[in-house]
Amino acid sequence: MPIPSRDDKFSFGLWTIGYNGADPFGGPTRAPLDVVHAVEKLAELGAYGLTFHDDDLYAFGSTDAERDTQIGRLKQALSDTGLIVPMVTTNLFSAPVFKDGGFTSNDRGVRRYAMRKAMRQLELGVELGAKTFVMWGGREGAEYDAAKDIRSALERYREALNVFGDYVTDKGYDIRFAIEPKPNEPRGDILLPTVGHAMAFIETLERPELFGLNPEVGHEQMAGLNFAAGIAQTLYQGKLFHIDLNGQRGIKYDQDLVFGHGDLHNAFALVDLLENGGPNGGPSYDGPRHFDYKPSRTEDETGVWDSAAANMNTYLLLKERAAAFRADPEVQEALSAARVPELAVPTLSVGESYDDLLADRASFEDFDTDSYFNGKGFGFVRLQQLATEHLMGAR
Ligand code: ASC
Ligand code: MN
Ligand code: MN
Ligand code: MN
Repeated sequence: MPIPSRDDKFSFGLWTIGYNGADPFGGPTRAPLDVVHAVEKLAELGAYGLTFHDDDLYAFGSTDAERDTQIGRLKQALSDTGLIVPMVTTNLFSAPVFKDGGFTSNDRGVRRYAMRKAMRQLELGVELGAKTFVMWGGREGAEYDAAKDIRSALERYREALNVFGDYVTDKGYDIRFAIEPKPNEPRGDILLPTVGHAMAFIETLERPELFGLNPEVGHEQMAGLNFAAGIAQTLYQGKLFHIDLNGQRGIKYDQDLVFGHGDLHNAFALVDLLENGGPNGGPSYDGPRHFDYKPSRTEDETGVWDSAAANMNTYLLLKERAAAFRADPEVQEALSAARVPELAVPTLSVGESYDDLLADRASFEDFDTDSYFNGKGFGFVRLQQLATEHLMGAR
């Protein structure tokens, strides 16, 4: 088994290992987890970072003194273990006041309160050295079309994000924002439901360079989308600021399983992309490998730490398998036969104009579509089977 180390940049949300098993149908099955114990265990297992929502560290409604005590305990644990806080986020979904959302609640007072709560957590994140501020707007949405003016809601979302962009710029803070899409749950429909929606929205902001994505495996898969393909587009557009790794089995409720305990083929493609940049190269990802999963409520505390280790082990095993796949001469040959590298060649030649293309008879008038392939295929299935055999450790 590969052994995780700090260089692998594995991080965990305090709410993940701290999940007590409560779901809409039943209460907790595990005792609360103390933050100091969480930091010590994560350090021992080989993680490098802890992330948290404000309400994970100190209960919603805590006094300033209670909040300070918890922040002090966290800081001490971080300095004792060397763990860092690469990212923070704010909880604008649990408290009853957020029942119609935070930044996009129909109620203006709630919107102002949500912005203040986020900015307070932003300050704490900067103080702890976090480089990313994640925004998962789980309650930003609706169940009923008549109850939410989507264009006004997007305008209010935009207003909040523009204010945050101005704030960190004026203060000179070294932190960027990452929007986390999700199609539904807890709302019937959530605003910015997919990676694509969020990337398009970011371009409407006043400082788009400060805003990127924190895509989560299961959230895109809940929408029936190919996660690795979505991540490739975020990399292509320079918008992969952070990533939430977990597992999901198809279009159903948000399972938050251990990474790889869902679509393993897609997890293999994802790790290959993050680690090797894909077959034709291009910008890769250097940020935290962050796990946002929930240890199943069937598990006890030992099961919690086993599942935390499982996320990291699976990632490292897939990294090994992806490296072996890329290094295999038969794979290289199959990639060429499938013409994968040819897609990186521009369709027009250097200096060629559209007039030149229009004058090129070989590209149209004399192009024989019937005989062009001479019945020959691409061999994509063979390539996928080679990937499968590497994934299974059979090569
Ligand atoms: C987050 C995040 C999520 C949600 C969820 C809370 O910050 O990334 O997916 O909150 O994990 O249960
Ligand atoms: Mn999830
Ligand atoms: Mn998440
Ligand atoms: Mn989640």
